[in-house]
Amino acid sequence: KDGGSVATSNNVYVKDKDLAWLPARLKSQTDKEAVVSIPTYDDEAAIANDGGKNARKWTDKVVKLKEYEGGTLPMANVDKAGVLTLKEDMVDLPFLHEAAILYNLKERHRQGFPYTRTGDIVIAINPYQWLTHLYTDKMQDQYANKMVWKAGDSDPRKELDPHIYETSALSYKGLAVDDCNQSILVSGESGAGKTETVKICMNHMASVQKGPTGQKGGDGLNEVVKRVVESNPLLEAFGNAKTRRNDNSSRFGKYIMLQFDRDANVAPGQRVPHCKIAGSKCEVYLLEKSRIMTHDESERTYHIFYQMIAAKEADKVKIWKGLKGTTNASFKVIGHTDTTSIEGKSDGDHFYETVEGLAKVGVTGDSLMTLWRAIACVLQLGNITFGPPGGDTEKSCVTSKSEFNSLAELIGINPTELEKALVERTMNARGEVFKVPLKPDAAKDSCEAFGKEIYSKIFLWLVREINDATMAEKNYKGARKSDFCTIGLLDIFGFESFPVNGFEQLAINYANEKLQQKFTKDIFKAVQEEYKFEGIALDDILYDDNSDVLDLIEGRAGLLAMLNEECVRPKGSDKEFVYKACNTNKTSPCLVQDRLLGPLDFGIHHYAGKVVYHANGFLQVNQDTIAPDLIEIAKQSSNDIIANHMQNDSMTKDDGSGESTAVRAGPKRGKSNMASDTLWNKFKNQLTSLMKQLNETQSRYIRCIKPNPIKRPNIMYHMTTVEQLRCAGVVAAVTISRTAFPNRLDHRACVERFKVINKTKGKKDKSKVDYKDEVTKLLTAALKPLQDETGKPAFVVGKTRAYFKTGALEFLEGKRMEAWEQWALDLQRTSRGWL
Ligand code: AOV
Ligand code: MG
Repeated sequence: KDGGSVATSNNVYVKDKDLAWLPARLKSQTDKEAVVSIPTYDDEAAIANDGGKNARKWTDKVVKLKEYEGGTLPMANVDKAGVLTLKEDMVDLPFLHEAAILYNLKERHRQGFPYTRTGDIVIAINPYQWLTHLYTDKMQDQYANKMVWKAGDSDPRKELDPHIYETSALSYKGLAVDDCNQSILVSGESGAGKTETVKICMNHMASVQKGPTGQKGGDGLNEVVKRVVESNPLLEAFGNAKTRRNDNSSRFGKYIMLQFDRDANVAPGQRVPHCKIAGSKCEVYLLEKSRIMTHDESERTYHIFYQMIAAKEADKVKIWKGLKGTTNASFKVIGHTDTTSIEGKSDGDHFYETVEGLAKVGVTGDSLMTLWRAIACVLQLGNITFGPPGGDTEKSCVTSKSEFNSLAELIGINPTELEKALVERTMNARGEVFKVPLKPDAAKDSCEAFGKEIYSKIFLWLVREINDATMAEKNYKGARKSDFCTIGLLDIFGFESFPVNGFEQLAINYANEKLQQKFTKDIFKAVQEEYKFEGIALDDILYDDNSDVLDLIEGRAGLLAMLNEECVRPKGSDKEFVYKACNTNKTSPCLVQDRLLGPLDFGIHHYAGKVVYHANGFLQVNQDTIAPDLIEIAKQSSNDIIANHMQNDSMTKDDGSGESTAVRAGPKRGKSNMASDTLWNKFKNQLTSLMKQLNETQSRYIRCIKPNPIKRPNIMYHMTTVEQLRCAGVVAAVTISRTAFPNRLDHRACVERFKVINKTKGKKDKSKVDYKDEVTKLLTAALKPLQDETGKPAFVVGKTRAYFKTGALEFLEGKRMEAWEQWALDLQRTSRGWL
């Protein structure tokens, strides 16, 4: 109408190649381009939507509108003075898009609020400093008490700042009041704070052991609850390590199910439920094996190795059967390290805490010594060297005799037999059994593989011990698993994409695709429910579904199937696997088609981005097996863990109830089903079982974000944060909820904001205003120009909110600005007249 120029509020965001989004002021705009003024800041850390206060200068810039979805610049949520309006729940942001999310999170983070909501999802920005006031007993109680409300009460979230206690409290409520099993799914990249978040939630739920009057029960935390809480640091000692990205990085995934007892005397829906922690059960996924024997210079292997070496000499001598003076440098797998403390506590102090933690789950005395010696064997295995006997390079023998003798002594196996098992392979061909010697390099490899296998089985052994001590059905005589209701906490590796990606990344990203699929479904369901509540009819919503990617990975002729097949083929190779996998799936839209990829490379378009995998070693890792010679020799060990638990993949001590969902020891390798217990199959089965369990619960989501890679408080890097928001599906979640109506405002806010453009305004008694009615009148008049051909309005008014079609809210903002300008002009005129 007016030649393409659109009137609009002038606070917008423009894309920036270094800073993702920059706040800008719109000066003029046509169909094709816009002129904006952008601030220049001194450093990245200073960038905030401060209206340009800290900017050095403002410069004009022309931006092409075709680069923007919908051809308009995303608008900033600012007040009259141009100051950012922050929202605790991002759903309440009138303009909701990536830039608005980024700046809302950033400003809250800077002001000391690490937690923000997007509907039911809690976004947790790692504060990298302990904000102790957020985790006091009082805070715990506040969330626990308020979140238990009855149908008809108003949503208490309106009165409380977003917090992960809200998630734990709501889960508890869902369990205790609504009688529905719960799960909390925590995700985020390495160092984002998943593990800490899970611990904070768990401690919160452990604190909800209250009497009817709302006071803490006199009994305090009982023994079982203490064990449950203590199991975290224990698992961390054995499964966490220092990496470049996180000093206390979990190198395994875990799902902890907290078990609660139901109190038969309390009617469902009663306000104060008697639902107490009765135990817990954990399952672990994919402990990183490669780290056991080698690690990068700036990283470390598992904490427990350092802890053991940092123990008092008298304790160490007992473990090493009299061997004195062991230090980090004595063991190749440890080597030199600059780090001797984690999270401000020395390895030595950690050791004695681990001992205490082990005692709580019943690992003491002989059992404890067996555990330490098994770990010492792993260290010792890393020290064994091999050479060619008498110059015969086709064969090998141990060349580190004294190290080897210590090993034989520790592991309790006849040295001659042990050496044979390490330097020879038993082969079976055409019914004939014979021995083949290994070259020194191969012998060294087999020795390391033996060490890795022992350590990963020690880890599973520990998980079984912990479960045996914490599982409710073990602690309550005659009880069965089904007598308890559960809240599951998932702390699993986030999406990974490195310069070089291997088998582990593929497995991790596969798990993330599975979880993403569930996340999208859940969000979609929530949107449908919201619209239903508001009484708004909803047209079909289109959303990105990732079943194509899952098909490519786990489908019948997918990558996994191909890999398993290649593992059974007598002359199978990594290269052949890549060729076949890509060829069979060449029509998949998710397979990266790039001629520049090498013969060992293949790429997948994941929901979170493209990842290229390098398949070198895939077959071997997938087979996940050590030579039968080593399995046999292990049985001769005097160490119980090594002799009796090397083929036990179970997560619970078998109680014969058949209730365990854990993967049991694989079937014995027959000729025909060799691929049945590949690492892929084990992982896939675990994942399938996990998803099944999760689908039987009501799930809540916490998305952890790492604000900067330098682990410092108060700083948020834009690019990496935006990247994570995308990977976590936060932006996608928003998109789903906004496809039909991208913007929304609650009735009252809408009336207050736009009454200035409604000329017929009169003074009204605020307490009597029917805001729904007001809003309907106001919008019907103001948005008339935006009706479509059929006369359908560009908004709908729901029970509590008004929903706007694309462009409608922007249009209103423009009108509002015009009205203000007019008002200012009028004011000028009248004041001039008055003068
Ligand atoms: P992650 O579990 O997500 O990484 P962590 O939970 O280990 O990350 O957190 C990494 C570090 O961030 C912790 O060691 C703390 O120093 C700090 N941190 C996390 N959450 C908080 C918090 N709420 N308050 C203060 N500091 C915190 V990995 O396991 O690497 O993916 O594999
Ligand atoms: Mg972790």
